[in-house]
Amino acid sequence: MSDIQQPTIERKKRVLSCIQPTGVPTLGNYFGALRNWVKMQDEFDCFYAVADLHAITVRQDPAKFRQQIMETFALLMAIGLDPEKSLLFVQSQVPAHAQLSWLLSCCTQFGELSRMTQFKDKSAKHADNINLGLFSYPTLMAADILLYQPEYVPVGADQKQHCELTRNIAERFNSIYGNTFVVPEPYIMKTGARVRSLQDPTKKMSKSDENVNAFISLKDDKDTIIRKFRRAVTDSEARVYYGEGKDGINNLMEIYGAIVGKTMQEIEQEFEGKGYGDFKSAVGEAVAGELTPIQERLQTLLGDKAQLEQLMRTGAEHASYVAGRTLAKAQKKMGFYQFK
Ligand code: ATP
Ligand code: LTN
Repeated sequence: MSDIQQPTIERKKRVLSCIQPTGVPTLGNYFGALRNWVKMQDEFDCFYAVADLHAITVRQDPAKFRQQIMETFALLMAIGLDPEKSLLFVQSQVPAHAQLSWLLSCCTQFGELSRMTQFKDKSAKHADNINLGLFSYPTLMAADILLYQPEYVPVGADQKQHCELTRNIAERFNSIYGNTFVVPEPYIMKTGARVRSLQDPTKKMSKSDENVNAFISLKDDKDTIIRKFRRAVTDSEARVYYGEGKDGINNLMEIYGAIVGKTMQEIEQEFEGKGYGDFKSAVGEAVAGELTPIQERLQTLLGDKAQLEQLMRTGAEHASYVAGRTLAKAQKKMGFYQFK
């Protein structure tokens, strides 16, 4: 061994996040999660997945579902993720997720899962199919995360509770079986953390809303975007300012600010003396300007299925290697018999 001091190479901090292929992602998914994933890809060691196993907690049409998995995977690249920099994969193609989920479900309490607001919301919405997977969804999400030992999980504000539960599960496992998992933190950006429905600004914008005017899908064309913003629910005051009781306008101002990079105050100045009509058109134009290049890239990517499949395969292989090591470590700590 030479006694020359080696430079310390700092390991990049790791990040993991997922999106469900339950439909075309919305502007909420984009500002709350996807756009931040792109911003993080140079500074962090990033793992991003299409969470198809999560999507079947709500009934999916098999043919449409298969298409949506491919489209969501392509969309990750269309928004600017580079498979050379970030590891992109499909959850069900890495069997360790389902395997670790079982181990973790035996470290999760019934009471903890019963308190999850997403479970309560989704079971009210799908009262005819309150299945076991919908209930245990957070243990699968904990497995998705813990398998990759990330420090951060970039998500929208609605996922904070699930991330807290993941931390509790990891800490519990570590204290019972010895240090195994990195305890991750949610990474919630201020801008765009909770984009609201255009039709009911007290609710979050959701891709599964039955009213298509409530959300902007990343595939909406310019005319549709302009029309949906024109119809957005606001108030009767007709003066653009950020304030209490102005949920609709606040939401539009936040969306606009997230694109043009202006503060709420700067937006108020820009639209001083102008009405809601002008403001809504400006928001629509800005959003269309942001989405058009993404849509063009998506079309190009979807034109080469063989290449997409190849990228999916490579992503699954790399992710399986990393996940497999963590799974084996957890199994060993729990006392499962392993061959030498
Ligand atoms: P669904 O409507 O099918 O329940 P979803 O629209 O909530 O789905 P997911 O695939 O579950 O979307 O979420 C992907 C990411 O987008 C998550 O990090 C989530 O926090 C974020 N997200 C979803 N909706 C919003 C929103 N309205 N504002 C900000 N972030 C959001
Ligand atoms: N539960 C998330 C999607 C999701 C996820 C994850 C997010 C599944 N697994 C792991 C971050 C990390 C949702 O409903 N938005």
